[in-house]
Amino acid sequence: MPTKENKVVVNSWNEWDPLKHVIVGRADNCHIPPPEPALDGKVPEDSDMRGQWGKRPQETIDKGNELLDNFATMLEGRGLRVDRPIPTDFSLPVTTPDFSTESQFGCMPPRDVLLTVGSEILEATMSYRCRWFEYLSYRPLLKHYWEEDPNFRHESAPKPRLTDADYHSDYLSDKIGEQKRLEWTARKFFVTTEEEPLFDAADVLRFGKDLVVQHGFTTNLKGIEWLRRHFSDHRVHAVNFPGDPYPIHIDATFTPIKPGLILNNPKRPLPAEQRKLFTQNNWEIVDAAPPAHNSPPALCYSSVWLSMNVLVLDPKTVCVEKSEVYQAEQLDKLGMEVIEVELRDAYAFGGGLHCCTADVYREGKCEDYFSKQ
Ligand code: DAV
Repeated sequence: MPTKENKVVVNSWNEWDPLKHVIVGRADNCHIPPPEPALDGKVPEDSDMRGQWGKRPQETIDKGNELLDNFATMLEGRGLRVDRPIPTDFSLPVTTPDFSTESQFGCMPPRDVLLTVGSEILEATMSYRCRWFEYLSYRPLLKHYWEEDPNFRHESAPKPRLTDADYHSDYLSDKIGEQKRLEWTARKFFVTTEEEPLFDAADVLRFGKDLVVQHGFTTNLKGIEWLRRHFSDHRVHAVNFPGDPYPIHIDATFTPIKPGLILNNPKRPLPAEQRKLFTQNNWEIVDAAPPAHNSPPALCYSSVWLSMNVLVLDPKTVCVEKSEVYQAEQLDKLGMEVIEVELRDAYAFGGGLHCCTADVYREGKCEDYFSKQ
């Protein structure tokens, strides 16, 4: 019997071991934030969100919450412990000595903010001003884990200044065009500069001893170096995906399913040099199936590739969004049991099934999957 002294609440080393305890986000009071440099760099040039900000329509919030609640109930029905964030007031401005922005965002995607590595949960620096205080919605949960689990390490990365020096002004235009964006991202010229360490937790994939981190709009090289120094028992690898004109977060681009198998977005292939780590250790990188939709839902930041944003429950079981029939079919053929989860009407609040969750406990230990480096 676990006693208070030895109770383990927080433990998760990878993206696929059996999931037992998870945080599922909420759509409450979600806002479209006002323009700011990093956000302007990311909102697609043809997006319906350009030029508008403020609280999202309540009926869309209610619908999003209904789907998130159903997802949480389904997971509980499978025996998982599910916790939910406590939303703060996202209509409030974020003001620091260095910057001010008139509203915040929300707490639907805990994956962006919280990085669980073993017995640690690390709050990311974040790179948008509107997301500077987002960790507060998770603090009541983390406080509770800290009291329950004597080995839980609650960490917070240095809060960034987020002055204008953090952003390349070239990205401020909404008329850059896809061609130029692709040229820029191919030569790793992203919206964020190297002024100070920046990372979002959703740029990190956990493979036991190895952490794979996307260098892009939301994570810079100093952010990756900070992670390397912080997780000194791990090997930290920087990757980038030149086919993505808006590279934020790795989880609609590169999706590990189980040991030895990764889906890669065919429009954003991992460069040959960076594939070696995986292929020389006998991991297969498979092109993901195409998305079922031609465009994202209304007022959504993310691309149609949220089709790949799946949540693995264990190495044989995966949650896939209900309308993503091609992705479901592919995973079924790859031998996975597929659980359909309706979530598309919640995408606009911050992403798909992987985004809207954060691991607290998966069974298993830290293993070395890439002994040949
Ligand atoms: O393809 O728009 C979305 C990632 C959300 N966490 C994309 C990336």
